[in-house]
Order: sequence, then C-alpha cells, then structure tokens
Amino acid sequence: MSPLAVTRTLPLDATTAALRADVANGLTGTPKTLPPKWFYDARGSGLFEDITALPEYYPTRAEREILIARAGRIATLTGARTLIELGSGSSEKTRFLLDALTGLHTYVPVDVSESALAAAGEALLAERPGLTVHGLVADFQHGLELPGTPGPRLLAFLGGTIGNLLPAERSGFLRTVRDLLAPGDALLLGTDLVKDAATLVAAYDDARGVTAEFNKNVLAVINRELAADFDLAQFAHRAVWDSEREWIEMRLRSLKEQTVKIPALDLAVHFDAGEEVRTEVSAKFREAGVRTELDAAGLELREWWTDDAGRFALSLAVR
Ligand code: AVJ
Repeated sequence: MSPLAVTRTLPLDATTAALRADVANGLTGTPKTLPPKWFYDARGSGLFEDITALPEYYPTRAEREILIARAGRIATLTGARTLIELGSGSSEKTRFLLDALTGLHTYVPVDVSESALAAAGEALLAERPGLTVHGLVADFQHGLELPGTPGPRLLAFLGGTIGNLLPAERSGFLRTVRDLLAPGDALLLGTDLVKDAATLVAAYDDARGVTAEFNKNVLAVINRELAADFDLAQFAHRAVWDSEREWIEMRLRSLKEQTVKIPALDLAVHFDAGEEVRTEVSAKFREAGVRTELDAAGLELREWWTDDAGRFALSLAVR
C-alpha cells in the first residue's frame, strides 16, 4: 500500500493567523459574525458527522440518493482520471463516485480539517490499494494549488457547502474553479434547494440539540486556540430562515450582557443581552439561479439531477 500523502498548503501558524484575523474582524464588527469554517476541529467534524445521521437533516441522504442513481452516468460523461473533492470531510459519499469511476488514477481530497483528511485517506487507501491519494489541507476560498494529476479531471464540491459562501464569495469561488479546469474537465456541484421554512429550520435546529452543540463548538475552538473565556452555557443556538435571501442563518445569542476576554487578541468583546453572532449562512438554491451563477463564471450546466423528493440537486457543469 502506498503511504498517504498529505500536503498542508498553509502552515499551521498561518491557520492560526487566519483564525485570529477572522475572530478580530468578526467580533468587532456590527452585526457580529464568525466564518463557519472554524466549526471543523476534530470535535466539530465529529458533530457534523452526527448531524448527517439526524432525522431532520435530509441533505446528506438526499445527495447520497442522487449519487447512487447517477454515479455511472457521471463516470461515463466525465471519464475522469483524477477526482478532486473540495470539503471532503469523511469522504463517505465519495465512495459511490470512486466505485463508479473505473478509470480513476488519483483522488485529491481537500479539507480544512487535517484529522478528517487523514482518517478518510487512510480508510480509502486500505480499500483501494492501487489508487493514488493526495490529501490537501487547504482553504479553497484562498486560491487552490492542485498537484499535477492526469486529466480529465472531475472537481466535486458536494454537501451543499457552496451555500456557506456569501454571494460575492460564491462568484469568486466559481471563477477560481473555472480557472482550475481545462477544457474537458468537469465540476460536480451539490446544492440544497429552496423548500418550506419548517423543513429548513428543523434541519438546522434538531430536537436532540446536536446542531446546537456544533454551533457552540466554534466558541470552544476560540477558547482553546486564542485562550478566550466564552462560557458556552451563556449562548443559545438559533436557526433562522431568511426568505428574501433564501438562506438559513445559524446564530449564537448571548443570554445575558457579558464581556468575553480574548487574551491572544488583546481584546474584550462586549455582548448585549440578546445580541446575536451570525456563525453560518447556508444558502438554498433553484435551478435557474445555479445555471445563471455557473454561466457568469464561464461554466455551462450540462446535467441537473435531484432526489425523488426534489430536496437537493447535483449539477454537472463543464468549462
Ligand atoms: C456541510 C456546510 C453543507 O450548511 O448544511 C449542518 C453544515 N451546518 N448543520 C450545511 C451544517 C449546520 C452544512 N454544510
């Protein structure tokens, strides 16, 4: 078995520097915000895995249903020799693609979570000893440098994670993707779809409170990395559907007036009672919107597949 290669494009101290900058900017602005990528330390990645099994959180199951139904078609249409997966997480759903892509030479999982990458990479190598696996610990929002791998390449961005980007970030991201693709390469994009508010809110505010724990985990990450003193019990989880912008917002609401110290930033952050920090935007899509956004980035939508219940979509686009 070939060893698992993992490349960190950002050194560890750059990750900490990015966290420091995000926390300093996000908690001194109005309204307060924190970027969702900081949920995913080892505990947060584990909590997200738990979320995907919750009865209320349908996106993972819906996307799996589409992948199972369409993997063969995706393999035929793309003939991919390299699969690049952004935000690969546990790579669980990727199995269906990997099994269908019979000509595959290299798999490049890209994730901010080194723990998730290493575990997934090792498991895959054990199952597919012939496959070259080259993990990248990277933040794909800040430019991607991919290893030279054989084409045609299929770049997969699953789970609906593109919805975590704000509209301006999304268009920048899609342009970056377009620039990474050569003619003949393809993008496989997972998007959660607009649906009734009750279903959406329940998916982000589950009865067992796993999503609440996941949301509060960002405070635990800041406590650990920046020596802050957030009391997680003094913040409440909220999930709000914004019907204008068609996105879910996760927020943390301060349960009392309080001041939190963040010594590593030489910062004291004041919270009014009831003040909210936006910790995640999760945009929901429609076919016309996805087509328009791809088009604006120089990508052409070729296939649009949904699950039977029409909750989630996979798009196949080419340059
Ligand atoms: C994995 C980023 C797509 O936005 O639905 C799950 C993360 N947040 N529950 C999403 C998430 C709250 C998830 N993504």
